[in-house]
Amino acid sequence: MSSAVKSDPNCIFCKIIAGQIPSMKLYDSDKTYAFLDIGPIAPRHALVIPKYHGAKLHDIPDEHLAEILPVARKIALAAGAEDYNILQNNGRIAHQVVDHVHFHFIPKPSEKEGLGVGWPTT
Ligand code: DGP
Repeated sequence: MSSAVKSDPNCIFCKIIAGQIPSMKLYDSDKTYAFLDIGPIAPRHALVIPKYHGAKLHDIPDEHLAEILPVARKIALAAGAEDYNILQNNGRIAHQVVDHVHFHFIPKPSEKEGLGVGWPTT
């Protein structure tokens, strides 16, 4: 059975999905949204999110996660990234700040572009 998208009016990413807060959109479908991170730790740092609101991975129904990795792969190909991280944080100890599930796409700059900045450790 298909579950409808759930939204939280107080959630910053739900507001981005609804167009109430502007974002640099990279992908938009009925279940998935992708956009550039406002505080990139590398050029082209993007976020891929389910439109279904939930704080942690286990809060999201499978069908609302199905497109996430294919979309991250599309973005990696479009960015021309050879080396990159896909990261998803759950909970404060794991460095989650925004309580709407999101997958970071973080390209690693080539030697030509410089070393870039690593994932925060504090
Ligand atoms: P995390 O620590 O995994 O919860 O990362 C949250 C990310 O969300 C962080 O890299 C910055 C990004 N972010 C927070 N607020 C906004 C926003 O309003 N717009 C955009 N584009 N990104 C945001």
